[in-house]
Amino acid sequence: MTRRHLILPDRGTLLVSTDLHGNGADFRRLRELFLAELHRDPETHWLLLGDLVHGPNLRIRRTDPELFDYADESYPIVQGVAELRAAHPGRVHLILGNHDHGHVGGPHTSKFHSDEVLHLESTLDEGERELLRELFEQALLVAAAPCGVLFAHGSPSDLLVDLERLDALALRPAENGPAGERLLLSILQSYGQPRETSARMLRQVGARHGLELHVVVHGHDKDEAGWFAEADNQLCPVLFGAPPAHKRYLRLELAARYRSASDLRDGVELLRLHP
Ligand SMILES: [Mn+2]
Repeated sequence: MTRRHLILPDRGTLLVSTDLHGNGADFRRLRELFLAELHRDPETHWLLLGDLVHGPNLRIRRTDPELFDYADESYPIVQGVAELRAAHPGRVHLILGNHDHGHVGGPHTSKFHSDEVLHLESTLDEGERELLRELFEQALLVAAAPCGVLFAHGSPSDLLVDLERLDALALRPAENGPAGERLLLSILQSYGQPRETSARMLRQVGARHGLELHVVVHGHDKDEAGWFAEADNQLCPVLFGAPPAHKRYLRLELAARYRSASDLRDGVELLRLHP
């Protein structure tokens, strides 16, 4: 059994970033921010919400350069995250995204290539493939914090009740039976939920773990404004799919209490990656 959930502490600083999709410049800027925060506050955590891998193809780099013209640095990012996790144990947490999932038993994605899993793995040698799979096999599915926020790649449906149940899930969806498969795919692939669905999920998970949860922070989606909120209980800071000047990440105080998506304020908690 691998631990698939994390309850963060109630003190320290938390940086949260969403989909990188092979963007090395975004990764290096986040790493720099993380190391600076860690130097200032040794109780800093960095939570990456998945989809580290699978960059744009040549066609879309040319047709939409403002959003997508960058080299695919999927593997250097995988290597960089693995190195950082080794150098700072317990500080860098990776949540699995659906693109990452393809490398460890999930459905293969076809956003920029007909099979992005085979495409990326065909550029790697055996040792590199092993490191990539090892990183994704250890990844989390959901994290939650006493500050009131639950984190995942997608916005989980109300099938999510007990985070400890996630530890027993197999990454190969079909090995879980229909209910487990639906739960896994809801966490990895759902876009915004109706307000009441997220509210119910947050209440039931909170009750199970003794937390007061009010907001889901997720990735998996894009918006040229660099972030968007759904109802008052879901927020998606955007890196991939936003122009560089609008890309956002989150910086939270783990000792604070966030009671709604609007408590995650643009310019205060929600910050520009490349100001
Ligand atoms: Mn995704």
